[in-house]
Amino acid sequence: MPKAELHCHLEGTASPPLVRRQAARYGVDIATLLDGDRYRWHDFASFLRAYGAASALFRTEEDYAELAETYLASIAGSGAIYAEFFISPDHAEAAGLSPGAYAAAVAEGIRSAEAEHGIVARLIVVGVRHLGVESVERAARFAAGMPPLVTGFGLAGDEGAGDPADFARAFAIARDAGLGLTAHAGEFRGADAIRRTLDALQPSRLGHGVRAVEDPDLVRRIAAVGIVLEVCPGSNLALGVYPSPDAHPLPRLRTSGCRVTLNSDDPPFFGTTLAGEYVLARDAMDFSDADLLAATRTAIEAAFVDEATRRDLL
Ligand code: ES4
Ligand code: ZN
Repeated sequence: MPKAELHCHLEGTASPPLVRRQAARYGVDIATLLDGDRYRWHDFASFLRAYGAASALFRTEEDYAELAETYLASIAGSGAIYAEFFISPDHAEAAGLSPGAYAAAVAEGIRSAEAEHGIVARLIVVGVRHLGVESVERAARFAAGMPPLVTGFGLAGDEGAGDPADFARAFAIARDAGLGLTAHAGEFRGADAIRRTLDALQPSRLGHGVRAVEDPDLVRRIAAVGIVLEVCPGSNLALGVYPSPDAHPLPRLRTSGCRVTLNSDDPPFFGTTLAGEYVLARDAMDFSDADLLAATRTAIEAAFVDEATRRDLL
């Protein structure tokens, strides 16, 4: 089954064994970060702290190139043909690397993975909304400078921080530069937050977006306009957005005509993999093999790539 994903945070792909190796390399005590081979966290705020602590163990261009290549090699091995990563200049700076060096190093990892494993990948620079409007605008200006393989701009972080309209200027900077646009919305907040995100920021895709299901008018709007949902079921289950696969709205969104894709978000943090998301959709969310293939196709159609690359992938 060919697979593709549009929603994965680069530092969120770091496996516990890789994080242990990095901690040993830099002499950092990670007793509070890992419990055996699992990350320790218990809610979204503690997840973000664990994510920040893991990110801080990737410090050099070599570290980031290897992180990207390692992840891409692993998903290519389970059938992935295309992936987009979120990269965060704020996380790189916190680890002591300039955003330009960080993006260039990740792009180098992507090139190696494509040469070795045939997988194609692109980068989406994200602003972290709980770091504030100025920081998100700085991320947008960085993205607008078109670092190598950066084709999109997005909004991540705590969905409760600020109003979507606060980030309109950042999105205008990115849009004017020709970047694709996506925003996390409708994960921890409901339909109203999604509507405000669509109105204020005009992204073509939503990160998660699943809580649109709470408002039938909004589901109709998303289906009619063709907004693509970057659905991350394993993440939603791990973070307790939904208590069980049975309660997850993905089947309802799909059969209501929304364009849906399957994504791993922060896979080892949430005990998932891209292949695992496809298995979960098939075994617990009514996806036939044709539906899984359609999700891959939707991801390629909605990918932030040039048309020649898209045609090659389709
Ligand atoms: C996130 Cl800033 C960040 N990092 C990783 N995963 C996320 N989900 C939402 N914001
Ligand atoms: Zn995410």
